[in-house]
Amino acid sequence: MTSNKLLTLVLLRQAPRILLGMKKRGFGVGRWNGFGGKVEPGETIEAAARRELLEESCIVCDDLKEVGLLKFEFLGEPQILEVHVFTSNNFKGEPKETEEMRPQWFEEKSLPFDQMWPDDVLWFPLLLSGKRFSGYFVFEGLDKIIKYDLEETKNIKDSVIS
Ligand code: 6OG
Repeated sequence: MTSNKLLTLVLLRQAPRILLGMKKRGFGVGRWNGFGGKVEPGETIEAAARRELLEESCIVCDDLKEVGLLKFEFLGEPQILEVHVFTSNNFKGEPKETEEMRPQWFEEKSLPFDQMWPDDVLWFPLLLSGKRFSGYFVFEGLDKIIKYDLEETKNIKDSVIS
């Protein structure tokens, strides 16, 4: 039996820059990523995305747009991670370092993909060009993708990727 674990991921954009954070602890430690985490029981996915962004970067954003749905299977692990990806270019505050993340603005043209999750180099081009997308990735360990599907979607909820 597999079950899905709901997670959020927020990428803030201020063209031509994008905000990433260096994950200082926990899952994905040592990698640059957007801001996010687990959806709590009774919380909407968007509310969780806002809360995690605030907790991890001290930025308030009421204008999130859901652009992607990514599912990750790790061989041998029963849970599928279901990551809901949001973007915004409308937010308040300056990013601050927290216990979880060290934020830094990057030029969109020179993202540190060698220090990011290996799936990111595949779907970031879609996000950066304003597309919506769905993906399913199978990992062996934490560094190797052995199989994936990725598609542009009109409506994330209509995704054919299960
Ligand atoms: P916590 O467990 O720290 O939240 N996440 C991923 N992000 C990318 N770009 N690629 C992946 O490939 C990911 N798997 C998980 C979702 C974990 C955070 O990491 C994201 C959450 O924002 C496997 O609460």
